[in-house]
Amino acid sequence: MHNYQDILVDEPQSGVLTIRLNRPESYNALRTQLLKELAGVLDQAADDSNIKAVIITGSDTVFAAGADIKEMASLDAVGVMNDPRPAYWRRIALFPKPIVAAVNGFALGGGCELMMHCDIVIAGDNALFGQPEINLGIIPGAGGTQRLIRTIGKSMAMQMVLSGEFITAHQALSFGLVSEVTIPELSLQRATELARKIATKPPIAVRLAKEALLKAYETTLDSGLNLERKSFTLLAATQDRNEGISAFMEKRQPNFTGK
Ligand code: CO8
Repeated sequence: MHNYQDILVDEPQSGVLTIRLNRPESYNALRTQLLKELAGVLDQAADDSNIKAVIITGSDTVFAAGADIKEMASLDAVGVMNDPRPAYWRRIALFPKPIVAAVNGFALGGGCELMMHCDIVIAGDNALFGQPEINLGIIPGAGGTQRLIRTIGKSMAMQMVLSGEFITAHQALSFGLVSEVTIPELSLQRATELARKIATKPPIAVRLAKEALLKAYETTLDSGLNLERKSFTLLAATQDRNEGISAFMEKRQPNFTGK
């Protein structure tokens, strides 16, 4: 177990690594140190073949209230230009294995953006999502303007970013920002159940599926379909594809090895 200042990292269980944001005194505000630790843990998890999926969560009452405003206050334009945080965000965005988020309470600003870097989101019914940067004279800076509009559409994305108003977990569910809503006490349990299920699936297929799905955000239908076809073809060369099909025919559980 490593010692981190701003996050808690559980020992991996059943192929799943759970990362908890842990700055309760400032509503898990995402200061540079926290993002550095998160990006570092994800880099290690990417290289660890025993880790098949990751969970990111906060506490029962807050996921993350955004960038650390007190830290941001000291940055002038040159400081923002030399800010290491965009590179940490980039590493989080490029993490190739599935990330499931369990979100309770506030997911605001950078917290909402971190949630949108995750692949599946389970929200407690006390969750509140918002991009309130406009109230600080800024705009979302970790992909909020781009990922929000691609997920929930123009009108609601504009409403959230321009007015700074929050939306509830049930609204987020109806807009497709999250995939399920539970009572807060069960969001992590449900996220764990899903992550463990994904961890039993063939890892190369999981990785290529995530890559193909994310590609849909940023490419034409034709080149997305092309990537899907190439990945589909590549999977025909894997042992896990033969194992999956054999197991189906032989009416037994598959034993995937990641080869
Ligand atoms: N940063 C630093 N400290 C925070 C933050 C934050 N984002 N949010 C809350 N805190 C601190 C408060 O200062 C307070 O600490 P203290 O007691 O020492 O004063 C403590 O957490 C509790 O907060 P409140 O007393 O305000 O609690 P309330 O329950 O009254 O309100 C809210 C909770 C609604 C969450 C309120 O704290 C709030 O509005 N927070 C700010 C939300 C916000 O504006 N987030 C957006 C930040 S900007 C951003 O995320 C841009 C991302 C850009 C990334 C760019 C990368 C390069």
